[in-house]
Amino acid sequence: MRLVIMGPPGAGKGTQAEALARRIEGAHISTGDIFRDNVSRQTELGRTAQRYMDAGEYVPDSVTNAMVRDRLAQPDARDAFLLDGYPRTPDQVAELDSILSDLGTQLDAALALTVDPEELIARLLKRAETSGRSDDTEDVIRHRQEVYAAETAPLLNVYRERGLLVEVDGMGSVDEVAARIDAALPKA
Ligand code: B4P
Repeated sequence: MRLVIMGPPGAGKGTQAEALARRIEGAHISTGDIFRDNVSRQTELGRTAQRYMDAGEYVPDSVTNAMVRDRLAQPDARDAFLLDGYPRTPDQVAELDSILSDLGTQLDAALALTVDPEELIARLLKRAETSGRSDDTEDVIRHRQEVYAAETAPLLNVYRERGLLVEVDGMGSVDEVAARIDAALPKA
């Protein structure tokens, strides 16, 4: 199974992706996690990413695309993967198409979590109490929602037109959402 998981900040992508990747026995590839790991190790990539993440902006496509191309070429992603937080821009959609074509494979589904706007903000403000994430301040959280609406939400149509979009209600408990995802995904 080769999947992407999409949805606005706070929709539960990272939360669901970790467990879902285990269920599909695939690599969990979170661009946000890879950036945060590089920030904490203060690599060159991390120093670049930090400027954008702190402001709630997307890291430039050239940086993100190269990172995902390298990651998808790793052996653990060969048979199954779950891309979490990628693609987020039209250029990333095109690059993912190109990477998968070069690898001779394709996506099975694009999973999109839908959550009410007030609930998104509430979840991220709750996380802010403990996460220490520099992008979990109220101003940056609101800006991230705007960036998502302008740049990423329109991409759902691309996958809808390809017949790959699987929309799942992300409201409710983590377990309830996980059960809905399992019921909605195409069977391997
Ligand atoms: P991400 O790490 O992807 O952060 P996110 O959008 O906030 O989602 P996340 O997965 O962390 O949160 P989730 O909704 O699971 O990106 C961070 C930044 O990295 C971006 O702003 C950007 O700068 C950069 N970046 C990443 N990918 C990029 C790309 N492709 N291109 C360019 N830049 C990129 O969970 C949020 C909270 O809700 C958690 O506290 C969780 O516990 C809680 N929660 C989840 N499910 C819940 C439920 N059912 N009920 C109650 N709470 C729930």
